Amino acid sequence: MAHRVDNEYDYLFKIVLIGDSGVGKSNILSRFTRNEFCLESKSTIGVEFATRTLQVDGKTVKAQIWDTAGQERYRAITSAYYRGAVGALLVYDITKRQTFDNVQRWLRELRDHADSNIVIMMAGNKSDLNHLRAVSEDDAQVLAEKEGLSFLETSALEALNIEKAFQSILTEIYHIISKKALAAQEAANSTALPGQGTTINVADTGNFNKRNCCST
Ligand SMILES: Nc1nc2c(ncn2[C@@H]2O[C@H](COP(=O)(O)OP(=O)(O)OP(=O)(O)O)[C@@H](O)[C@H]2O)c(=O)[nH]1
Ligand SMILES: [Mg+2]
Repeated sequence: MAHRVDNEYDYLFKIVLIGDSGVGKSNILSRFTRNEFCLESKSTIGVEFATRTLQVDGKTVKAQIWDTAGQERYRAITSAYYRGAVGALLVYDITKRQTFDNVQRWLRELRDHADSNIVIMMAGNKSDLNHLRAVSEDDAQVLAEKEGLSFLETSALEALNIEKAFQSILTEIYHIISKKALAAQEAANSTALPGQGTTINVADTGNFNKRNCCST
């Protein structure tokens, strides 16, 4: 196809970035959506978002990624930020222990404001600064297993594992959604009387998600 307009996608998934101030959320976002990195970026004020469309299991998925300030006083109203989010990237800085200790706090916030089925990936960012490391990969892995999160170390500076982190969240979301669609189809088939049934096509779930998985 010669032209592909921006709204041609099968699914739209809203993903939120969370974590303490300075861990690299905005640079992870700019690396993933524009392949840009800024060494002297300023703290985010309010909410920003950027999108990128990519292939997940043969489907065209538009990821709409929301970014806000880690600092309490700059943060936008939390419930609106989390509304409709189906995935979260919870970021800490491997050189700052406090940002890792605060992961529990962010998980609590997700539990309070986000959908209980939200897919969460924990990212230990700034892996390029290994000589300044204050959080071991093992400690992070233990926490991830305890909390049932996926985990990767990333570097927005070196573009390491950024792509993989988002691909992995989006794939997990897609698998959950397609399983649900299949279950709905099976339920409909088993309750429908012969000749009166409504067929729910898995392919239709693209529209379902365009309406329900994103608040904008
Ligand atoms: N060495 C290194 N520095 C990074 C990396 N990612 C971000 N930084 C730097 O860390 C600082 C903070 O990055 P931001 O992306 O602004 O952090 P943030 O989490 O968005 O911060 P808030 O908006 O205040 O919540 C900047 O100076 C970035 O250049 C990385 O992977 N490696
Ligand atoms: Mg920021």
